[in-house]
Amino acid sequence: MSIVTKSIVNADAEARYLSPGELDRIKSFVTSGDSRLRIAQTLTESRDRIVKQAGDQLFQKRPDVVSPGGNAYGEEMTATCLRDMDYYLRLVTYGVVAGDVTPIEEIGLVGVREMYKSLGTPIEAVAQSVREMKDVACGMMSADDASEAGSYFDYVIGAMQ
Ligand SMILES: CCC1=C(C)/C(=C/C2=NC(=C\c3[nH]c(/C=C4\NC(=O)[C@H](C)[C@H]4CC)c(C)c3CCC(=O)O)/C(CCC(=O)O)=C2C)NC1=O
Repeated sequence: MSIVTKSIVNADAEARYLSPGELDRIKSFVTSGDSRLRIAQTLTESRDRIVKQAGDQLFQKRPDVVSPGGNAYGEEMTATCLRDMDYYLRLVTYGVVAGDVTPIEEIGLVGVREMYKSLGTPIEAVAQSVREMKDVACGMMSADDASEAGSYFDYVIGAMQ
């Protein structure tokens, strides 16, 4: 839910006008709109490159995951690993557009530890893959956009610590 919808639902539940604080938050959401959309466009257009480069960087730092016995060993498993990275990049674009981490959390982070544990996937390596995507993606942006985008990647990384 965007901050606009959320504020309206909350205010209406109490049959009141939007508070000055709510209006301020909506204002900053609207003001940051251009930059959030620009970031989402960059991430969307460059998704293949971001995932590919970040994947290469991850496998250089964590050769164990793609070595025999590793969770992403073999063509199919490596492809599944890159697919998971693409999932998280997609969720980051949702967060950026919404100006809110809730969609990232609800779709991709609730129960994530248990899920990767049961798959035998080292979650710290998944977190590292998101860190690599952040580096690649932020390198394509202005400093301001990189700082805005970075906070959503950081949110995912933080939830996997
Ligand atoms: C959009 C929300 C969403 C997420 C996040 C998601 C993740 C997800 N990753 C999976 C598997 C997997 N995930 C990985 C990922 C990796 N292994 C590693 O060693 C690397 C560190 C890492 C890549 C960075 C691998 C290799 C598998 C397959 C594991 C297996 O089948 O044994 C599976 C099991 C089912 C399947 O193979 O599709 C799920 C559900 N699915 C979803 O719907």
